[in-house]
Parts: sequence; structure tokens; C-alpha cells
Amino acid sequence: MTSLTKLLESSSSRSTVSSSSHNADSLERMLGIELHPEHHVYRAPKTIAQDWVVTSGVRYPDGVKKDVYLVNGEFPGPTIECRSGDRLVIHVTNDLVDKDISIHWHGLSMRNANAMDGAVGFTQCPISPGGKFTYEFEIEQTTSGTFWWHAHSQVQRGDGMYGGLVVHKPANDETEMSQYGYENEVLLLIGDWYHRSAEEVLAWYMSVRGFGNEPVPDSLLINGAGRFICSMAVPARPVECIDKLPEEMPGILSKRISGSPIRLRIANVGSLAGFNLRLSSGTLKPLTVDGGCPITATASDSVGILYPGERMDALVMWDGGLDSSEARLHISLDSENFRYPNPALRINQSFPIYTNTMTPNSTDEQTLMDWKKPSTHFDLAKATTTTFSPSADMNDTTSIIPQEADQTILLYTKTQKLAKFSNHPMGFMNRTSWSPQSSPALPLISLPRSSWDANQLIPFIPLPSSTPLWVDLIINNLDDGAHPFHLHGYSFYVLASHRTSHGWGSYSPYAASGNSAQKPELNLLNPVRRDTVSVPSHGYVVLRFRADNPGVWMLHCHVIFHQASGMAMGLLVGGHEMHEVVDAEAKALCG
Ligand SMILES: [Cu+2]
Repeated sequence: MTSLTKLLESSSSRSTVSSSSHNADSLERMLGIELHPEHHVYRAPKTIAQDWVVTSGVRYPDGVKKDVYLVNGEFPGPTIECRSGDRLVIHVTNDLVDKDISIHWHGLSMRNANAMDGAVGFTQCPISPGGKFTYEFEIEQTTSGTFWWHAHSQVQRGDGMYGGLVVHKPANDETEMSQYGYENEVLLLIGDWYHRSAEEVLAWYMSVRGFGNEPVPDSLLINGAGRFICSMAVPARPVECIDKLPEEMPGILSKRISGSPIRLRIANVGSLAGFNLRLSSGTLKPLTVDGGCPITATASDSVGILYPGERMDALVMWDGGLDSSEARLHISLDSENFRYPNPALRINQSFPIYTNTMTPNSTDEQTLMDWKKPSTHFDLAKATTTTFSPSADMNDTTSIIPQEADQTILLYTKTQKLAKFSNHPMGFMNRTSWSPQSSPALPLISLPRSSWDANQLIPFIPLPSSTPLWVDLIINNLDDGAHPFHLHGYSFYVLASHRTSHGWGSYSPYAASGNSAQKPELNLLNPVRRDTVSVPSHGYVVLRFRADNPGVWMLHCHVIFHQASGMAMGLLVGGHEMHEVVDAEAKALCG
């Protein structure tokens, strides 16, 4: 087989051909995943059942050979499109030879379905090779937006076990298409990429050889495709590489939908880096963050930073130039966590909007980036919502944010290299570095709280039958880089986010004096509601949520190396004796 055939075969593993139209243009390949809101927004809720078979296989996502995870033969895995109120039934079969797996549904509340959350160590034993498990849960009527699913076992997410999950908002008086004024929706799963396996990369990070530096990625993928320049490979880390010809890189969009208003749904599916986005011509108008929280934003030249785990929807504002075959989407990786040079990585990359034969070399690409310095930048960290209380809860007066929380959980997070742990970097939440429950090695959900081991930092939040409590999570970040924290089972209001340019900036409501006693101004008027939030370096966030969803829910940094080295904990909301709710199939996974 020639290398070109191999490459074409690998890049055609995911079907990108639209089935909605029958004219010849519809056969044009596109990199963006075209969504079909019209199939979902007008219908009644229903059950969507899918069979997923997980395997692995050799692919050349960016031209470099790598063993990646496949779901039904695809990388990335299947895109789930549904509407609020749908029931998902996903039958997962693990056809891998020697890897245990689990799937997490990032951003969904999993109400009444804690055991389906996919968090190994918390809510399930992993699915072993040859094993099967059915994830079954209902998406709440009030939930809509851009979500994604990914492995929550070891570091498999870093090797491609992920996919998109879009919950369309049903049309009531009007559709979101008419509300926001777009005709097409396109999903972009964007993330950094490593040429070695995530296990190898993690092992390097955890060894003393890495000096605690996060591994710097090699490449960047959109929907599983990128373009690595083979000559940039580092001699010490040889790769099997095929340079992609320009015409082998499909455009993000198809000419068929060019000029029409387009809603981009963008998720950062990467392992480490945040990124900024920019169009070579035209602007982006951010619409929502995470699970559909509407934000106030003007059309801007560039938008960012979108951190790992976070999502953003934006309207493409055409200025005519985007119709040109030179139009490109620029992605700049945020280098905050890059502490040593990786000559293989191009931090600034651009992807063609339409399939064409022009591909700039890296010097041209840099020039292109400089060519139009953004005059307007929209800072996602400063976003506020358009509604006092996001529309999903408009009829729910109990969701109006109170002046004070009923319970406060104060957290400090730090990566430490301690002599007693042979100087391996370990992530800590307060004084606890998380690792899965051992002796008995069972998920927490199946054990009484009294038998959880010392690596489980899981504050208890009572769930009174009358009114659920409002809880503040204060996360102080004592490290040099940002940590994007993700809470399972909930979304939260971001009441404050503080970054210091120098020195230390932490906050404790219990401090009587000193810098950390200074109470921040809390935004109770129009805070964004998210499920993943970047905690700035030497800064903190104040998050508030109504603890009305019982279960044991994980809270962790979404940087895969931090999560895997212990920067994780949980919250237990209500019910001490939840092990009674675990069903027979889940029990069987634990052998
Ligand atoms: Cu982190």
C-alpha cells in the first residue's frame, strides 16, 4: 500500500458526507461536523439507542502514525445529536485487548443517573476487555447546548476516545436558528495532540526526568485531523510521518454552505493547552459558553481562551472575504503551561475554511497570523450572561442567586514534588492527592462513606427535603499555570475570578487579616453558568451552585496529566447509602 493510499484511508475513516442534500456539491468533503438541528428541534422527546464498539487502530491524524482509540471504527467517535428531554441508551462493548474503559458525558447533569456518570473510582468499575455496559439516562428538559463525551478511565481521552454531544434546544415560540439568525451548525472538536501515547507522555511527566514540567504537545487536531510538517520532528523522538498535500486537508466548511450564517459549536478536547481562535477575514460573535449559557458579546476579531473541557458557540460573521479560497481559521495555543521548547510544535496554526490547494508553510503561517493583528479580542474569562438567571431556570424562582451561600467549601490546589513520593509531581486538593479507592477497590457509590479511603477528599453537602442548599466552592490555585476545573453533575455560577500579575492571590472567607482576607466583589447579577472553569495562576474562583442533584460527583482539573496525578476530589450531595441504587449490571463490572 502506498503511503498516500494509507493516508487517504486513514483520513476517510469518518464519514463527512452530508446526507441531507442530494446535489453534487453535497459530496464535497468537509472537516467540520455538520449538525442537523432540523431533525431534533421540532419533534417530541424520544429514546436514542446506539451500539458502540470500542477498538483501537493505527491512524495518521496529522500525518504522523499513532495508535488511536476508535468507536465503531471512527476517530473521533460518533457525534450524538439529540434534544432536551431525550433518553440516551448507549450500549458500550469493550473490544480492546488489554485496556479497561469508561465513558463520561461531560456537562450533563446526570440527574437520577449518578451511576451512569462514567467516573471510574467514583461511580463505576471500568468495563474490562470483552465486557459490556449500557449507559442509560435522560437529558433534562432544561438542558441544551454543546457537550461532549470522553473516556474517564486512565488517560485514554488523550489518545482519541472522545466525541461530540449536542443537545438541541426544542423550538417553542421560535428556534435558536431564528433567534440567533443562522442556517447551519458545524461542530469543531479542537485540541492539542501528542505523537506518543498518552500513557507514555504521562509516565514521562510522573517521572523525575520531567522536573514537574507538563509535557508540551506536538500537534493540533480539529475533528481528528491536522497537518504536521514531518521535517519538524525532533530527532530524539522519531516519528513515522507522511507530509500531507494541501488538497488532502479538507476545508472546515463546504462551499455548499458558504455565505450562509453559521453557528460553530467548539469544544476544547485537548489534554493541556487552551487556545484562541481567529478568522483570516470576518469575525466571530460568541453566543454561549459550556452547556448553552447565553453570553453578552460583540463580534470580535479573536476569541479566547478556551481551556480543556470548555465549550463555546459562536456565530461566523462573514465580511465577504470568507468566500475566498484563502480564508483560514487560525488557532493559537496558549503557551502558559509550555515550560520548555518543543521545536516540533507550531503554536500558531491555520486551517483552510474551504478545501483548496494553497497551504502556507510555517513561515507564511506566522506572517498570516501577524498580517491581521486582532484589533478586537473577546476575553471569555470576562464573559457575563445575557439573562439575570439563565433562561432554563426562568420559571424556577429558587434559582435566583442568594446574597450568601448556605455552605462554603474552601479549596487550595497545588502540584507538589515531595521527597516522600520520590519527587514525582502530584496534584493536591488541600492535603489530599486523589487516587481511586482501594481496599476495597470499589467505586465510592457502592460503598458506605465510612469505608472510603484516605485518598478521597469528598465534602458532604446535605440535601434537605425542603430546600436544597446553595454552596460556594472557592478554589485557590497556588500553581504557576491555570487549572481548568470541571465539576460533574452540576453547572455553577462563576461569581468571581481573580488573577494576580505578581505575588500570591488567594482568598479565604475565614482569614481575619492579610491579603487573603480581602473579600472579592461577587457578581450576583449576571454571572456565567459553566461546568468547567479556568482557575487563574496564583488566583482563585468563587463558584456558587444549588446542591439539588444527589450523588457523588467528581471535581477535577481537566488537564489530563494533573487529573491523572491526583488533582481531583469529589462532592457528596445527600444520601449516605447510595450503594443501594447501583444496579446489577454495574455491580457485575466490579467482578
Ligand atoms: Cu491542572
